[in-house]
Amino acid sequence: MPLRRDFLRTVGLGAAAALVMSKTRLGEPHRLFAAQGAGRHPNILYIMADDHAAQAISAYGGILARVAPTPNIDRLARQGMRLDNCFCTNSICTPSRGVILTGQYSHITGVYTLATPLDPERQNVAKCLQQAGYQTAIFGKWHLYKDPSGFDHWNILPGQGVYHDPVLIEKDKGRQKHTGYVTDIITDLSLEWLKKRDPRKPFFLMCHHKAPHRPWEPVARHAKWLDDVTIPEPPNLLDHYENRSRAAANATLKVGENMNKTDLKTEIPKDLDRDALRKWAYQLYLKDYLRCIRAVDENVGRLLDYLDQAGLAQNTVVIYTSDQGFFLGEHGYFDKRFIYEESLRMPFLVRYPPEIAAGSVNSGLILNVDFAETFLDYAGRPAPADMQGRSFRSNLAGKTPADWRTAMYYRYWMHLADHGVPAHYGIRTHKHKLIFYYGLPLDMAGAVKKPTEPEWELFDLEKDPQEMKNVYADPAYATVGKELKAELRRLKDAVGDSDAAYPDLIEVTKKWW
Ligand SMILES: [Ca+2]
Repeated sequence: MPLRRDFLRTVGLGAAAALVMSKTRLGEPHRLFAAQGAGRHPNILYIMADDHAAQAISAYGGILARVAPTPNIDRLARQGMRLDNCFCTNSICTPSRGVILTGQYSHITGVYTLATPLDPERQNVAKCLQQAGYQTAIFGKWHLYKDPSGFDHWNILPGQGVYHDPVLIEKDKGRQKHTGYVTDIITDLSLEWLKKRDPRKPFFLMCHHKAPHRPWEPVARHAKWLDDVTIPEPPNLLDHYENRSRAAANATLKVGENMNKTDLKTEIPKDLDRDALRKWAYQLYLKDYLRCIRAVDENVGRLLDYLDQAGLAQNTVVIYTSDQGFFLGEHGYFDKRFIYEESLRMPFLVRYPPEIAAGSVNSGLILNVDFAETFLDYAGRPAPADMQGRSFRSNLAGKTPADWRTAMYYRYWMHLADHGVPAHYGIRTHKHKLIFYYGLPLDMAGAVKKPTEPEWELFDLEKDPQEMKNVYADPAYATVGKELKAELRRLKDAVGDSDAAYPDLIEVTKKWW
């Protein structure tokens, strides 16, 4: 009965919460927050999963909501806001984490690929929050290679980490093996730190789960859950990639075909045709993926319960998101990397009762490069001039600025690495998406040194939200295509992604634009 329990808990916050709400509306929240011992500015609890698609959060609806609801994550949507168009600027783990921490695009952070570290000397949002008087900590998946900087305390997984009995590396203490399931452990460490923190200072806590990253290993208590359920399939699970780029057809992130025994935890039958194999593997893949998420959801509930019990729910900005989106069988894919919708979209739910209306939804274009400046806005701290995003605190309060962006810039650099997705950049507006696959590895770490023929894709997102038909060559879209190209060039220049270091690419661009 999660709904009823949640309702009672909310009501149970009682008069104190109501008082804070009403005083906030009168415009004098800070004295009350100080009285709570939380300091002048709100705490920030940032919970981020790894590869958690919005399609697998029931607050977003969709075909999985009934079979695999996420009642605790949904509490944030019910008590706060759901962002429907929150996008990453480079859909791959390490680079997205670099963007989130620095408020800068990958070509500025230097974290282009899975193999490039974040320089600890660079500015980052945790350092800025320390200067603003916050106590800062990060637990769980880091994946930026060098030790974290800007955090008073940290305890992180080495690289990807493992699901069961993981080793973590603790600041000043080094590697220690923990017994149990990684999602529970990361939450335990977060809760321990919260309980021991200095209550006179605001906190910034990043709780970074490993789950539900491949190879999708659930905790024992959920191993049998969904066994007797048939997971609904997306309508384009059996996609044949007609009317699209060679990039879409040739990518090796196909459910079944491009999975292995570790992914599916069983031998892969050899007698199934393409479609039968995809349908068979989809069931196994989704069940383990959703089991991993069930443990994440439970642990989000533990953190929210603690905030309630400690009287911190009112003065804490709580965020749940993922480092990027993920394909759950759409186009027959798993994994990410593409600028396509399921991979581009980050789930983003946020609760902060004094400013964010319960049950609200925002469909503005909000990016991972905006997170750092938004945190600093809540902390009352100006953002460093070299951050490239924009605070969306007003958007969350229901007042989207009139000049908010209407288009976003995206770039994936790891040409043909791991899953055969060619390097590309592109633009997404509310109505369209234009993609340029430029076909060059550009000496990126991990990229395959094999050029591919450049190609374009253009999608009409209003008529074709599933991106099944490339209309780039359709004369009816000639004008739109031209306008999008101009805007793409403008955005690329505006963020300083010049390609000056890549003469081959400049030649390709001259020829293909
Ligand atoms: Ca990831």
